[in-house]
Amino acid sequence: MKKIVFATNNKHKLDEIRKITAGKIEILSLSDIDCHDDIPETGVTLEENALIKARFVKDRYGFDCFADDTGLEVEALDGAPGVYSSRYAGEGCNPQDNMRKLISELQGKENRNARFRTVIALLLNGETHFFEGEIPGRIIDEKRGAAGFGYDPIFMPDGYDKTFAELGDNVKNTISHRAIATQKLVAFLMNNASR
Ligand code: ITT
Repeated sequence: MKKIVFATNNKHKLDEIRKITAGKIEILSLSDIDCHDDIPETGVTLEENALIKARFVKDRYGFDCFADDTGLEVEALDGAPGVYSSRYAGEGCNPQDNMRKLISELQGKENRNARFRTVIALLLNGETHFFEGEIPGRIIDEKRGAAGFGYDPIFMPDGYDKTFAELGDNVKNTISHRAIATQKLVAFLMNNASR
């Protein structure tokens, strides 16, 4: 089975991507290659940040790898928090702080439309490739459900009346932004496995 390093420090993402790629691609974590660095994310787009993370690992550790940068883009907030989703409520904040801030920014606003967008940057055989996935949905006013991570308790994907955190791993890993981008990555890697 083809092996590739996933440049992330987020164990929830690692877990999701391992489930999505199970039986097709073997995903090595940063600890598997003895990388324990905090990788800086200085880009202003998801594409830039995904590439920065993948390049960091390739340059310092020499492995072909991929990275995922994800943002929650809220229509009524002109796309915020977007690329700044992890530190929306300020440096050192946690997901509870971020959700609280988002709910309060949306108070009184009727338009609840939002989407999660994932960009994966892959560095393979000296070439760079990008894969994208997005899922439309809406933000609700109270947290619901215990599965998933980040903003999952307040995001309801279109076509469902449950949040990602209520729908659970199996549904999320079939329909999510990350699932869509990762399926494209897997198809590409399987077609290029012998190169
Ligand atoms: P790495 O950069 O190490 O991969 P990170 O947590 O910093 O991990 P991102 O910058 O891509 O990852 O993600 C920004 C934030 O967006 C993340 O901390 C979560 O709060 C949120 N997020 C990302 N993917 C999500 C998902 O599938 N469901 C809910 N929230 C998500």
